[in-house]
Amino acid sequence: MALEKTLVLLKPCTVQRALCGEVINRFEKKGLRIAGMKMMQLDEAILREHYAHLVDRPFFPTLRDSMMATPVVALALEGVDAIEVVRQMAGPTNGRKALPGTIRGDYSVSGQQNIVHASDGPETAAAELKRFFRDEEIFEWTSPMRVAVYASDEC
Ligand code: IDP
Ligand code: MG
Repeated sequence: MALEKTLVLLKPCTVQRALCGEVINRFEKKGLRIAGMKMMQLDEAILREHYAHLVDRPFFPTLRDSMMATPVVALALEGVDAIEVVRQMAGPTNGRKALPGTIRGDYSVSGQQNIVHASDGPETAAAELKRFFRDEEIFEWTSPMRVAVYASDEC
């Protein structure tokens, strides 16, 4: 158990479908703290870095273009084991395979237009938070809900 921060991007498909509020609401309702949030237009350079593991795949140009179609909303979310919690909430990559109850399962029928990006581990979370947020854009405010969200020995 560790208090972690993780990066979420609400992808252009989510902005275009006016689902940002609904998806952010799920994270808030879960009990995650919003430590950072902003809208930003991504470019080729940041996407080649962010999706470095995919640049040689045939679908990369389509993925890149879809991620530049509109601004994205970047979120830094904090909670106990937040990286895994958020990945579980997102569900598997392909929206057609993701179970109902997950974000992708509820809002996506696509392998690419799958609503959110979520960091997949501690190292990627740290690198991705640095990629999308300056230090001063991450806020350490204290949530008064913390005493109700967690047991005293959890957080
Ligand atoms: P993840 O988003 O679940 O971590 P990754 O494998 O890291 O999945 O892929 C990053 C993004 O690339 C996916 O969210 C999806 O938008 C896109 N993507 C992954 N695999 C495919 C594919 O086979 N076809 C089209 N797009 C894909
Ligand atoms: Mg990934």
